[in-house]
Amino acid sequence: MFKKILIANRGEIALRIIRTCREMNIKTVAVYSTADRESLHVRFADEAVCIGPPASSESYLSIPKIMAAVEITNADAIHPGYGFLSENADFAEVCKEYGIKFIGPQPEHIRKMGDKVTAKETMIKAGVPVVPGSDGLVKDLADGQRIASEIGFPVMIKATAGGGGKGMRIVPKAEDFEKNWNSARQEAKASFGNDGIYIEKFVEEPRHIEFQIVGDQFGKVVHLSERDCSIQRRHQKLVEECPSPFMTDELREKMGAAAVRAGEFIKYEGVGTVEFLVDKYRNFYFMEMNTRIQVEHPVTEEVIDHDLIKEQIKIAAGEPIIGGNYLPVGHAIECRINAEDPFNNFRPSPGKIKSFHSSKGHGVRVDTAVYAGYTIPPFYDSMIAKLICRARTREECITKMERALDEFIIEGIKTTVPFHQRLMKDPKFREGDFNTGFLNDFDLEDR
Ligand code: MV4
Repeated sequence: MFKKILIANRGEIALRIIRTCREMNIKTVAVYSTADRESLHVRFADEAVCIGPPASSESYLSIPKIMAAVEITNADAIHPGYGFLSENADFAEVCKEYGIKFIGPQPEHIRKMGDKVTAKETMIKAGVPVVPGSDGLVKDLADGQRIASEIGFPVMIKATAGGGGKGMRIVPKAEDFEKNWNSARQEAKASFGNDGIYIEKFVEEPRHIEFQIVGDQFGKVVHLSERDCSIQRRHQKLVEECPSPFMTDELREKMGAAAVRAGEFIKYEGVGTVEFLVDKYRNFYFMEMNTRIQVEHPVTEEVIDHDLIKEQIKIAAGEPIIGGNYLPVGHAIECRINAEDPFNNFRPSPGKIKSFHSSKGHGVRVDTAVYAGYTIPPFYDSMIAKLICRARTREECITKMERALDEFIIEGIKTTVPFHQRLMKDPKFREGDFNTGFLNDFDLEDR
């Protein structure tokens, strides 16, 4: 087992990883930028190293700075958390060269899944369903127009380097193709330095349902059930839950088997997420694979009663997986509390937190690194807390979430708490009748 883990991250996930390390009797090293001197991850780690100025590019994203911190503290492993360097194949490679264990998959897994066309081709070979579309990259405009007509409109133009909706366009009909082709390519070039494009049939009103998988170093892969992440705004998830209200035993069986096949085919090592689009007929299609621990992992932890960070560390240390797939017991929902003003287009609202009283009680979990008197710096993500509720049924879980939201006090900044309070009362949400388009026509003021 590792003796000392350096956490190449900040905020709630850094704290989350420190907690598990303490339970496993592993020493921890925090790294921090000058904007994060007062952060809890710095106080709770055994050691802390300042790695530079606030800009991520000169601190949390700087491979040389992180490797220097590893060297002076003698850490034997790095946990990258989510975001920052967590899906950087070059970083995983550098760790390998230094003989430091990167707690995550192999560099080739990250590289393969990071390129969407390669990921899709790999999934086809693994026998995982994908959205019908172009056979790999599209050569040029004429090729694209021909392929789109063959597939049939509406189609979706996607960037192979994409993710988070960048370089992605819906094309309703043939006459709209050229302008969308040009703007998607431009955006992809500007965002990723890669204008490789592929085309898919547009799946109408899809749900986003993802499967948590775990693979060990011996080729064994199991799934830990799904999370429904359909409640999103501009490709930012706001609420996640397990089970999905749309799930059936039969669909879980089929999607779970496909997710496991995906992992087995690439000999995936570590925790990962296979994302699917699911249409109203319950057809499902591979969308992307995330090769990191995700923000919403607590939803799964609550319904399967396992610590996923502990699983990550054990697998990285070479321990085998015991047992089979896990099915959810009860229901869990996570609301992301962001320092944003939901009444003002979710505009970021950094600043000093004057008072902070976190929700508590049976079945309530709050993952956060903020506290009363803390100043949220403007340089990073606006998520300041995750409120996770667990109960026996979805109905009880929503009711508990309403109670927990009502007792959450955060003063001094604007937060997304009022948004969640309104969502929990929404009849369509309560019925489980929603898809990824739900928030497009959701009005906060309308109640
Ligand atoms: C799609 C789609 C419909 N049809 N692909 C959005 C992010 C990117 N990873 C893939 N996305 C989508 N791909 C086809 N062929 C609809 C979306 C999509 C979406 C997917 C999941 C969650 C929220 C979404 C919001 C808008 C569009």
